[in-house]
Amino acid sequence: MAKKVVALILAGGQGTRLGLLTDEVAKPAVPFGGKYRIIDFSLSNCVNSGITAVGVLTQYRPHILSRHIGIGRPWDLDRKDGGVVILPPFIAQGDSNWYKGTANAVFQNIDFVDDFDPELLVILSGDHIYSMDYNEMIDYHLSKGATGTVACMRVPLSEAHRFGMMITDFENKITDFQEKPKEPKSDLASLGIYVFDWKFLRERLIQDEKDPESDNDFGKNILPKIVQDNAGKLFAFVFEGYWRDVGTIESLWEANIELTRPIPPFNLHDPSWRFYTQTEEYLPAYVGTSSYVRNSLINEGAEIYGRVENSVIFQGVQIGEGSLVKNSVVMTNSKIGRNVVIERGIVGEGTFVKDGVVLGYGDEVPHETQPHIYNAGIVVVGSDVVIPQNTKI
Ligand code: ADQ
Ligand code: ADP
Repeated sequence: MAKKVVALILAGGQGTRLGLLTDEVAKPAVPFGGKYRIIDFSLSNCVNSGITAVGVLTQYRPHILSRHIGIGRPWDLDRKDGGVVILPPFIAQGDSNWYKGTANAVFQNIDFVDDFDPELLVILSGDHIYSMDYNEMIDYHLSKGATGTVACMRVPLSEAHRFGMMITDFENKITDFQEKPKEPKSDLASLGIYVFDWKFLRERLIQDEKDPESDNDFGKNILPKIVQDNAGKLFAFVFEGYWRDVGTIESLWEANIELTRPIPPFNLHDPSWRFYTQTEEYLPAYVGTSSYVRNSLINEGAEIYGRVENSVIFQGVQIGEGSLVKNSVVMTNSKIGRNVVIERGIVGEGTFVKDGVVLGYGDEVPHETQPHIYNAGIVVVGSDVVIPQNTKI
């Protein structure tokens, strides 16, 4: 990669659709895959792609995220020249210290990017699970003589309302971009991964801030406006690999459970493309006498005395005798008592599910007396809570 590149990871969304799991943490800090947090994937992709100047734009509940990233050592980003820098919203910004849309978040950090004087800016989202060599996208961007490139993939039309949808011409130039259209005109969805010529984008961001009508958002404003104004050349880069937005309970659950297949669609084991995380030291995992474990990820420090099937068991999780955990995700340091049944569930970090509890049956409503428990087809129990003995949901 000959060009000078800086990456910004947007990590400020609240992730309201993850409900209880983002009560305490920003979506990019939600645990994933037995030992990671969601943002590990974008961070690792940056490092593996040779991008070593990375800004992480935070906003909502950044504490755990900041602590997790620290000075960036696990990702080899603890360096003086670049490295990873956490960028909170500026407090001195008029009447609000919050970023507005994603474009405003980048606008507020123009100085940070300028300091590196890069030719290209790569903009990423902190809540996607995927592996991508950004060099392929950058090479494509350069070969097309583009001023901006948007990674995309084809999705079922029924999913189009969740994405920015685009139309392209014969050479993949974007001729139409609509954010989350109710009536999609194409099946080509933006992955929210952008490469821009920095000078070009810088101008567009400044212009956008002058427009009082604008939400200052990439999907809603910046991209459609570039196409409308016929300004610069915006190209679509079709990504063929595994990519998941894990912004909903269902997608988060599914992406975790997919990892338990004998041949998972997403490969955590590629030695040439490793994912790094910040983690504590745990003892070796222990599987007891009458336990039974099938098709599951069991991590360090776990103690299994019951049965575990098709599940992702994070570090330091205990599962008591006579319990069954099936098609479920149990996050770091949670303790499952004896004779518990958990089916199609997600249990947050540091939670104590007491003896005889049954999770995985019931209606899609918050629990009457315990609103920290919610059943939406998939039962979700938040972090650091205690589920009393024999509760049935
Ligand atoms: P969404 O993911 O719905 O769609 P948005 O809520 O703007 O868009 O979030 C994008 C990313 O930015 C997320 O990682 C979020 O956490 C973060 N974020 C949001 N606001 C932020 C702020 N003010 N400061 C810092 N970070 C912020 C986007 C695109 C669509 C595309 C999908 C793909 O708008 O066009 O299809 O991503 O998932
Ligand atoms: P979801 O789509 O699941 O609700 P997002 O991550 O997309 O979650 O975040 C929704 C929007 O809400 C984002 O644009 C984000 O910037 C904004 N937001 C999140 N938390 C806050 C907050 N505490 N104050 C103001 N805006 C917020």
